[in-house]
Amino acid sequence: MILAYSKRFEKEAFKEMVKDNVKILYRKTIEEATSQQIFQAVSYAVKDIIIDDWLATQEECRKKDAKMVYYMSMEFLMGRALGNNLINMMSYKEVREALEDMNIDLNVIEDQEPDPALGNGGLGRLAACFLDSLSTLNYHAYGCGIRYRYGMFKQKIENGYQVETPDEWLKEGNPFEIRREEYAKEVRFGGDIRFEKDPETGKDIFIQENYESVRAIPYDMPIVGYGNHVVNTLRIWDAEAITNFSLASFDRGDYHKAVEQENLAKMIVDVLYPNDNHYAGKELRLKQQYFFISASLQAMIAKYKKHHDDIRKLPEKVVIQMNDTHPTVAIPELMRLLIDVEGLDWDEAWDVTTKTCAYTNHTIMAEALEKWPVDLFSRLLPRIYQIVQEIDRRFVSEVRAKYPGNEEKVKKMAILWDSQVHMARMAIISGFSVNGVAKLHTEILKHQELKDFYEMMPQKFNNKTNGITQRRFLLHGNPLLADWITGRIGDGWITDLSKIGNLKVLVNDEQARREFMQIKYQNKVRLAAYIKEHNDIEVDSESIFDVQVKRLHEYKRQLLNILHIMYLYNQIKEHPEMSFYPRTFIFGAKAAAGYQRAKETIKLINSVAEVVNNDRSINGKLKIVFIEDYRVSNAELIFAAADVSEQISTASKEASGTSNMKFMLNGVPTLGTMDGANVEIVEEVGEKNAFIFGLSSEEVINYENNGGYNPVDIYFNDWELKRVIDQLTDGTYSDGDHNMYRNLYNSLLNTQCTNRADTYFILKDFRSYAEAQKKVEEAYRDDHRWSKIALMNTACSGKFTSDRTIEEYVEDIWKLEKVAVPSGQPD
Ligand code: B1N
Repeated sequence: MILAYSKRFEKEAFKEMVKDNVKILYRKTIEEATSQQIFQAVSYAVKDIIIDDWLATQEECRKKDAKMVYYMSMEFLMGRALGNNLINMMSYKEVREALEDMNIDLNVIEDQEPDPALGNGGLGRLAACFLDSLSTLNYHAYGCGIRYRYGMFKQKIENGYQVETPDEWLKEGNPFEIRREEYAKEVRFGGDIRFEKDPETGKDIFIQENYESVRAIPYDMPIVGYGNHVVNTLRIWDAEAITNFSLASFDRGDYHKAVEQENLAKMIVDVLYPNDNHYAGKELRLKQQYFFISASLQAMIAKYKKHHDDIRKLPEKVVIQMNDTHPTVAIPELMRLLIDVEGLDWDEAWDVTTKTCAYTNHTIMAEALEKWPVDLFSRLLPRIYQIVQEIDRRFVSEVRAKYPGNEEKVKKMAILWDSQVHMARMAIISGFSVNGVAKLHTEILKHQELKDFYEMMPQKFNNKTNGITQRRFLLHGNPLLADWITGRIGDGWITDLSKIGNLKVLVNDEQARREFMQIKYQNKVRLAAYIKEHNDIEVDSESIFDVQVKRLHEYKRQLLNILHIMYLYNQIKEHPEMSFYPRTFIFGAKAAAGYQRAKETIKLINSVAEVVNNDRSINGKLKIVFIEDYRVSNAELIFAAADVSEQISTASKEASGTSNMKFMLNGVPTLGTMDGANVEIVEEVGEKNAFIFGLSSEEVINYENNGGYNPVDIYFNDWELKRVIDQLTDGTYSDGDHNMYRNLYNSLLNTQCTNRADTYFILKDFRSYAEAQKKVEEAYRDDHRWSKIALMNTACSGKFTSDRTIEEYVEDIWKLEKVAVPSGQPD
């Protein structure tokens, strides 16, 4: 195959470039340079090649005047760029060889790059997968976000406890970004609003006074499409103080103000809030939201106006997708810019806004719903608040007209209610599309959480089942399997994952299955080495690798998993003769810093690990590994090496999940509840290739609507389970301390500590989970059967590519056209 980029990755020229960069940047020879310096030098060489395509893409898009999507997100969990860029430029192998010539190992160089972790979990990683797919599918797109100085914290485990340390990802400099000073924008906070009549037009003019302001400066990062020369932009905003005051003003007491502005700017982009599925209501968070939205929209309008003169036609060229409610202040901000700056009247501005903005809902967890106190919101964003009031006033009168006398409707639907600004309501009312992220989730939105809105505006609601990019999570993360698949069915799957279905014919081919499992084994050896290095634990690569990696949250039920392990351990101890297939339980999870129960669960996992891993009497049948600092880079190793994918959330709570898809792609069957996208995974792979257990979402919702259930009944009727739960407080896993896990114990049984005991139905689902785990073991013992299950999971994963998701967004919501970028760069 002739690689599209091979001409430009002429090996000798590339090597020269790397050597030159080392010299220019560090005054060193390649032999003297550190790995970090070589990483920088290689990255600059790669960026140099990307730049031409980046320019060409912008030029083509301008010529074609293609409609574009602005994907607005507080989070982009990008993961490392170097390897991914090389993969998408189809030059990974060439660069690896070029470096080998100089005695440099590309893996070591890749490991020098800090993970850009500007996101918490699934929501941020989804945004990153979407950008990869948008470029690969030839669409014109911008990702807009914040250049947090500190991303997701680094997790250390000390004495079994999580300890957070700052993520200084920018310390060594980010070779892939470009600072775009010339596109800086001013963003204003607070102050007072006064209005005057324009003497000419008679229109009201709104004037903001006594405000604080900061300068937003964009940094652009290239998003390289796979083999198509398309390079889109992730634009993340930094903040600086506006220092246009004269020196003399120090004397007039403005010094203080100057320092305040400096501090405000520093604070705004300082750190990513480390909350997943949780709203904390912090003023600084609202500042962050408005900061990047105002800057992005100002830039968007300026870009549009460069080549178009009628702002009323904006929706023909631009669509804004809001990644959850976090960026929904875009709605009143767009109204403000259109009315106050562009001079449209309300109806014109409303027409543009409602045709431009679309909203994705990612959760039904009540504690994640954004509701800003009106006093905070109006103080920080006085003009924006006026606009929200007007949107609300008009909407409420519509509701009253449609449902006369039904004030319940107003209570449930008004944006301003109970002295709070309900952001999701504003997004639904003002956008033209509302989508959930998996079929089940969208149905729950329509018929439960958002049913009043669905009833009033059904045409807005649609589903877009999430997806993941196979370029990172198979081609880069699992090179052995990627090569094997390409050898068997060609490389079409890289850009058209439905082709992976062609593997299905191999399910009855014994040789093929053996090779498939052999690759799995090699990946397990690779992960075992990582575990040895990082945890100093020896794990048996022949054991079942049973993996749960995701944020730590009660609804995701890591507690169910560890309680079941405690139960297995009791069984093995009690019946040493019992046949038991060796298992390695692997966890990876960060807990929000203030989330006590989540942190206690981490400690529990590590304490159980300590006891079990050091118990010689069980002959290594059980091992428990907690992988520190779970993040995109080690995730790639983990998915490739897993045998069992734990997707055990309380049904109805996990909107979609995306690690379930990454496991599936890598040939790992789901052990899970009928929740989120698990439902669709089972639909694709068939029930016999998955292990399903637990209450259905209807059952859960039913219990919830009727006051829950009583876990105490189960506790007293299942002595093995009772024993496990009692072990939380009898000192077994806490050196005799009876209170270390008291909170967890109480959360399961004590109604006084939570409004409902066992909110997440752990006791209720325990037996059914244990049964499913038995079936996993049974299936694993049968090589034949297991290899079919594993291969079928990869073969049936075609639906779960983010390429499919993006095509659906384009078709139903965004209406974009494809842009081709010529590959013929001048030599
Ligand atoms: O979004 C993912 C889904 O696959 C997951 O099921 C879902 O839990 C996740 C507030 C969130 N929903 N909500 C958040 C993140 C940060 C924050 O501050 C909420 N994350 C999800 C992708 O659709």
